[in-house]
Amino acid sequence: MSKEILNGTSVEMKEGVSNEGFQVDDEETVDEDKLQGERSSSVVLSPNEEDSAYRQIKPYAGMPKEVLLLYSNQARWWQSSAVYQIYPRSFKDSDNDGVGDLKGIKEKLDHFDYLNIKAIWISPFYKSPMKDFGYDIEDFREIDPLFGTMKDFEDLLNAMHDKGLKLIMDFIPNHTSDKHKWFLLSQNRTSRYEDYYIWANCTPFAPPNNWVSVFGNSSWTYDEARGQCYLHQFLKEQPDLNFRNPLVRQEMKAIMQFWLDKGVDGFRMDAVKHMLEAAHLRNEPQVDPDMPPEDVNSEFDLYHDYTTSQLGLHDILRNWRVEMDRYSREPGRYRFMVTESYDYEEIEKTMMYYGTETVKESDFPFNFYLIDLPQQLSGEGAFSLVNRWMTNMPKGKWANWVVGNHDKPRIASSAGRAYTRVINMLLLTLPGTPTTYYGEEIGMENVNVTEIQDPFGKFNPNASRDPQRSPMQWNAEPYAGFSRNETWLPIHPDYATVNVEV
Ligand SMILES: [Ca+2]
Ligand SMILES: [Ca+2]
Repeated sequence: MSKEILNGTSVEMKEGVSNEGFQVDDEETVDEDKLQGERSSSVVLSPNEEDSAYRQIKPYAGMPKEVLLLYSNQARWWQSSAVYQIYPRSFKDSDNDGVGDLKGIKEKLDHFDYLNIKAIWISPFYKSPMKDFGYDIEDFREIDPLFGTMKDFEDLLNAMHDKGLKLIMDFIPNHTSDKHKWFLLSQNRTSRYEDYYIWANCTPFAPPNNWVSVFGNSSWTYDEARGQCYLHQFLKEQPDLNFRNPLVRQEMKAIMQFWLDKGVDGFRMDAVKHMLEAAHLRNEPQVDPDMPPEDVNSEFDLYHDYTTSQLGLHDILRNWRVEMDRYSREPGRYRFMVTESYDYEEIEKTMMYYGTETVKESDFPFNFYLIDLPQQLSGEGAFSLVNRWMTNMPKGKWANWVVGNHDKPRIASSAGRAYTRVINMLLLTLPGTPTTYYGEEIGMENVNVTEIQDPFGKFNPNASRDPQRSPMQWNAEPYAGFSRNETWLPIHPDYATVNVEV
């Protein structure tokens, strides 16, 4: 710690967090004495002189990104721009049916010039019955008509690439919709598809074990047609794929290739820790051993020893990474992978998604720790959350920061309007890639919803995610310039003063 006098005020300076990952390799280590000597004797320095000068400073939180990039051995597009998350239902409605769509996104690409953002992640727009708003996929190779057509998608991607923008898509491997043709073929035991999902013997009244869904209640549903139960770690309309079946792994890789061939720049891998389950199907241990087993109905009632982070999971992800690397060999076309996994108390599980020094996996796993900032609103709180990531991140890896997304309350609502700017500033100045959720750049707030749309909210109204999914506020015109008609979720009443145009 050191004391510095700024404008006559005494300020305690805390030393930044350093991560050994940023230390230069031994052979590149700059001999400072030698450098000094060279300087004083006016010896002509190598072309890397500027880099070397920077290397005398150790990286610290808040260091300018362009300086920080010099510490990374591979500065790429996903390191030099923030990632902006678009929830497509709520970004811009081009045909005035009240729901956002792909053409709408294309109309608004200039917004990213203004923000100087180059990487856009768009939440799912696959063909879907929308039981979980697109996370239940009926066809992995089709666009849902609500969002447009494949042509609209290709036009959007071309327009983005013309502007130097990169498109990151959601990839949802754990499950399909129960309307997906694979599930229909599996239900009637069509030979190739029989084991595409996880089926177990049971009766309509007794599931095979005590496993519970993330959305509540048993994760097993009895299927009349097949006379067995199928597993669903999320909604019953989202049957889990059987990743122990090589045919399923082939199918998913082919889908990934389909989108990479179209020119997609990266994937956000959804809910990866749920991909595999223990084959023995034993009961999971209860958090409270005295709880009557029939009362176990929430994910927080069990330790998920057999339904998350199973052996083999990382092999699947590494295999996908190899495939994406194959596509990354095109010049200037690096394909990016980020994984989503909430492993709160087990940060070492999260860090495993970085892969090892020799075997690559995701470019980074989402860092969700700052989502807790509103509960720990203090310098110490922020410091400890930041520190947690920086001290656990493996050597040579790249950090990232998330303060909100489609599953979490907006900053202005959780932390308070007064903190919106400072939290955004923190997000944008920490070392690594920030991810920002649409509307956070103008300080949008959660909206009051009387008629719940979110399926999770229908199970537990307190957990509804509708409030943070309201339409983007573009201007002070009716429906905030998002649409010209009644919108799928109400627009926040503050839109006349909180909008992009103001
Ligand atoms: Ca629309
Ligand atoms: Ca699974």
